Amino acid sequence: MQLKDKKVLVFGAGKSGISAIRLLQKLEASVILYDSNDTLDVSHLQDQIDIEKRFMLVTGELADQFMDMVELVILSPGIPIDLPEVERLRARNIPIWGEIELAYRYSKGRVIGITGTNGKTTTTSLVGHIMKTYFKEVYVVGNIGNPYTDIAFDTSDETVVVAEISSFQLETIDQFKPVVSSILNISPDHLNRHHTMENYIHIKENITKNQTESELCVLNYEDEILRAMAKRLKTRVMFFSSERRLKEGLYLERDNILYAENGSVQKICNVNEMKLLGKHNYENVMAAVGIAITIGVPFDYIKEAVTSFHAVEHRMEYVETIAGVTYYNDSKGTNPDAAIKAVQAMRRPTILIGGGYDKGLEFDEWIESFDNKIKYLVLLGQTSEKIAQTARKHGFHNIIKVNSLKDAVRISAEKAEPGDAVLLSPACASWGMFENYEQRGKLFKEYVREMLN
Ligand code: UMA
Repeated sequence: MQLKDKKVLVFGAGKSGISAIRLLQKLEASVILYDSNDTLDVSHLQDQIDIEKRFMLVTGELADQFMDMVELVILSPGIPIDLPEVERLRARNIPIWGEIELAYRYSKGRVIGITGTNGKTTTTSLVGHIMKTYFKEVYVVGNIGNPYTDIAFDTSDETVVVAEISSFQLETIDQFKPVVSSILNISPDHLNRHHTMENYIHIKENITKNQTESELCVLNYEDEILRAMAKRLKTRVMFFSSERRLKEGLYLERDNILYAENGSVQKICNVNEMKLLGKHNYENVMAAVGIAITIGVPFDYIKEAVTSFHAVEHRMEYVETIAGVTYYNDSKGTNPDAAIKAVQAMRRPTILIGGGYDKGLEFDEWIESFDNKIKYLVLLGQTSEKIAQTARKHGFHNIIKVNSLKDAVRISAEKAEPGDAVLLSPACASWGMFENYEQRGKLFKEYVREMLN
């Protein structure tokens, strides 16, 4: 579609909307930016886009007079597709694209699309890291926080785009076709937006909708939903498994990540050579390796990149080893489920720092997951007493309460012996003591690194 002089309504004035406008303005389209928030702060708009030329801003209600002018809608991911305004636009037969679709149509090169309920960001970052060791022009975009439209104009036939794609973004693709896609896993999430599990699965499957026999989708064999999905896909499938040997694809066997193809088996690496921890991360690595092999990255480059990759910040992130004690930052472990994954990932005796804001959650399952691995539980924040009581109820008594994160790091270092780990994985939100989990994680790393001096 030629967008020069077309009237395009960009719905949502967040990151995606602003980046979409920058691309649309390069294409010389006329833009109406619409945001339902009538108290939207527009003071920085002029620094980000050209508000003088072919531009109009509408906030609050979207009147019919604007809808009647529009020839294309670009929807931001946070806008539900069944919102009344969107329904009214659809009723006028106006094409509705997501920001991803817009970027895809005006990009060159090859695109890798990664989705799944958990692990998307880690896998996308790792794939980006592998690609950058081998290809010159690599961009990592999408739900990870860098809108795809931002770089669409910079791409060439040599470009490799690695895109993290959320279910929200998959609702509004049309021609988007990755050369390799991956669905890492599917478990209930965002059901308030997608209503039913069937619909959520269907939307995830959308990542393959334009793929054919010439493309490929990397799937988790241990996810029953995905195993069933594989049978109905039009594209080729590569599986990975953390539980069993596969005839073709990637699998984990005795701590080794192996790749089987046409009867021969290649060792990619031993998981102990990697800085990522936990079965869920080994699955992310296998998906990333499967993608890299398909794109044509040689094995040596893949091995080197996988073993040198550091976890995404605040998600089981390796910080330092000091006096034989390894420190990990899992500040993103803001609920018991996430914190259980972190405990399960630990392979050494561990001093665990937890506690924080009280979201009314229960901590029984978290304490039960300790499984003799946790030597001490160092607690801070509003939930300290509640967690301590739960721990005692389950027979865990090595509890130390502290008043600050700095004290938590100091006491953990005192208690830890060479060969131990110290893990910040609070099972609670950071609010009340910190601005957000990022600040909590950054301070943790700062306090750890102060001990290097
Ligand atoms: N708005 C309306 N009407 C509505 C809802 C929102 O006008 O009914 C407006 C808001 O007033 C606001 C704008 O829409 O001005 C926000 O748009 P947005 O929510 O789409 O946010 P963006 O800043 O564009 O960020 C989006 C993704 N956000 C969501 O999917 C909610 C970011 O993912 C993504 O990084 C970014 O695009 C770049 O591609 C965030 C996320 O939370 C990290 N994703 C979910 C997740 O990971 O679970 C899916």
